Amino acid sequence: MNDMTTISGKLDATGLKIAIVAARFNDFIVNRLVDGAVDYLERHGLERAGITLVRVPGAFELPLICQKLADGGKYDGILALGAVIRGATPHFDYVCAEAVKGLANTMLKHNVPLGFGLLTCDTIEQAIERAGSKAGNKGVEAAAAMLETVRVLELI
Ligand code: INI
Repeated sequence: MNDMTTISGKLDATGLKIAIVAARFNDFIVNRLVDGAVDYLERHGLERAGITLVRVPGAFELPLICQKLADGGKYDGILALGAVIRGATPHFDYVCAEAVKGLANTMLKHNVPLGFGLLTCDTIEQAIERAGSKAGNKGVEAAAAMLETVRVLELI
């Protein structure tokens, strides 16, 4: 292990420019993800002025807006936050599939770390559990993953 080079990102958000793109759909859940992410980033050194919050209608619109933000080259990292909750029709599957595919493509196409904070839940209870209660806050986890990736990207 002595000769091994290890690269790992510091969880220091000082001086970064971060865009948070948040869906309005299921906003009572998504707002908790936003609050958790902002709180995490601030506690890791980011000033509020370094954060731009963009609202979009739903999860389906997340990829386009994230892509446009990535294209502009102004942000060190982008955080996509939303909550898709299964209903009685296959709508859920289509929205989730396109959102996930679009976000992953955006990250790879633009080399911009993109935190994936999109809940895909079968029930409202599962979403509540993941938005700041029993199962933590996935907005916080996505912010942490994005921050680490931003810093790793700078080092390689
Ligand atoms: N958008 C969500 O973010 N979450 C959902 O649960 C959801 N459901 O269930 O329909 C949802 N649909 C809207 C979709 O993302 C688009 O905004 C809409 O289809 C208009 O393009």
